Amino acid sequence: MNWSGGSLIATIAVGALTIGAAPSMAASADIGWVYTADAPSGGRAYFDADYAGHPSNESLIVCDQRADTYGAIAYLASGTEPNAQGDPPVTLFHKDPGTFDGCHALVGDFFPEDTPVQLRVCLYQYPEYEYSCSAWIPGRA
Ligand SMILES: [Ca+2]
Ligand SMILES: [Ca+2]
Repeated sequence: MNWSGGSLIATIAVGALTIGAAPSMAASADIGWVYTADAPSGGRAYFDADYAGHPSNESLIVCDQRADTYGAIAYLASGTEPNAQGDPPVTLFHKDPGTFDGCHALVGDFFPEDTPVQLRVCLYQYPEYEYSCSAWIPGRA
């Protein structure tokens, strides 16, 4: 059944190529929802590139989805040069503490229009330990 596995790999490669070629148009692009890597996800985040009524503003939304000892933290990074840990440089972050009380939004004019940004969401527990981080997902402010 080796031929079957080879076919599957070829299909995935074509899909990845299509995704990589898509975001060539310069325009604002929301990110999300992005979910923490635990299952079911204890946290999620969304980046709204053009806040309703104030398109120069952005909104970073983070939601703790489970009443436990973990909160959710969302990171927004801009720039392309990774730091020593291999992560993009974080510009701002926003937390939702470990209670299931809906989502928390941080709104402001954080970036010029069309700035490339990346969003990641993690669970955290006091003081600052992080768990189940998502991948960095790209968009444009
Ligand atoms: Ca802005
Ligand atoms: Ca929680």
